[in-house]
Amino acid sequence: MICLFLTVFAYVFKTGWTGVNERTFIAVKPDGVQRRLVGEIIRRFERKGFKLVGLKFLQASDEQLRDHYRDLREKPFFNGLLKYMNSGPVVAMVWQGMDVVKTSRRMLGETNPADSLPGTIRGDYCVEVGRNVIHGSDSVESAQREISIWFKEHELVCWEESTEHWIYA
Ligand code: IDP
Ligand code: MG
Repeated sequence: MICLFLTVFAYVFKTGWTGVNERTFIAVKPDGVQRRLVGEIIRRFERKGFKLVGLKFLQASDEQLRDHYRDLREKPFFNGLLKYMNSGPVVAMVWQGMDVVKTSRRMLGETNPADSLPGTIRGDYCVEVGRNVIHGSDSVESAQREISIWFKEHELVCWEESTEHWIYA
């Protein structure tokens, strides 16, 4: 009921999800899937205390990828990026929690794995920028846009977490 109210509120006021209901879009890229990193990546988000609200395994379409990366269309690596992202299946996810957008970016590390500290996902599991295993939204606005590209509203699950009091004061 509370989730329904928040969805309607967010939709009507176009403020999106805020506070503990903030959401981000995370994708394990084709190299992450091939390298069997799906379980490890999900484990890190679960253990951190974030809540999984959407999950799918799919081969992304060219149209979906062009839309997802539309801000990068003028970049010299754009075509290579599309080819990379289309080279195999991806795991698309929506994670929810307080400051999840900013915190996820810190968990991912920098765009270039060489600049990513050990302990971050890119710092631990990859070497080159063109094979950096994971995507994470860079702002609340991008998260909302990206979630709407990859998920329909009814595919996002509103559920009560029994551990919530142990994660939030
Ligand atoms: P981000 O994934 O850390 O947000 P963006 O600048 O949004 O980084 O770039 C999107 C993706 O494009 C990167 O994750 C990476 O896969 C790819 N990319 C970015 N810069 C380069 C580059 O210089 N060469 C090749 N691929 C790149
Ligand atoms: Mg980005």
